[in-house]
Amino acid sequence: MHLQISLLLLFCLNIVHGGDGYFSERYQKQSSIKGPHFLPYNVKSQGNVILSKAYPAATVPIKFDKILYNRQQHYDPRTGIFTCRTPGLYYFSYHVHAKGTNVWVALYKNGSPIMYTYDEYKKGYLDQASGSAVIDLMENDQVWLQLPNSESNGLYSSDYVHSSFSGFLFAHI
Ligand SMILES: [Ca+2]
Repeated sequence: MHLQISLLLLFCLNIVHGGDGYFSERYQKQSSIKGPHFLPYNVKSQGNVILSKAYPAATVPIKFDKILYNRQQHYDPRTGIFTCRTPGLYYFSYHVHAKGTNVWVALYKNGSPIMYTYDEYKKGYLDQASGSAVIDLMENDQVWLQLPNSESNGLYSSDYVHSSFSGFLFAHI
């Protein structure tokens, strides 16, 4: 079977505020938990974008270039960089596929890697790697995904298997 793979950047910035809105009502009805909620209760998605090409360049931000949703445009598909406009606590996660060689990928904040993920590729297989982090961001802080070096750059892409990168704001600080 010819398996086509593609990279998807699913970039969602979800903003918590207020107590109104469909998600709030739905969540509160379904939840039996009293007291503080971990999940945001009024969500506004920020953006989703897809990376159209396999094997992005190493040592620079990965440019997930196909936008699914990016209403507030805090993520820039021309650079691959998310720039914080609303200070707060953010949750970022990424899920990528590997083919041909190992993958070493990292979440970067302001130029420094803060979370590393490695997958050792097994020949003949399609591998996956993922990671996530909770971080506090101030205005103009920048976050992106990057391959730290060119030796483990098997990040693969085509049409029907998507790799994703997502983030959302879950609390103001
Ligand atoms: Ca593996």
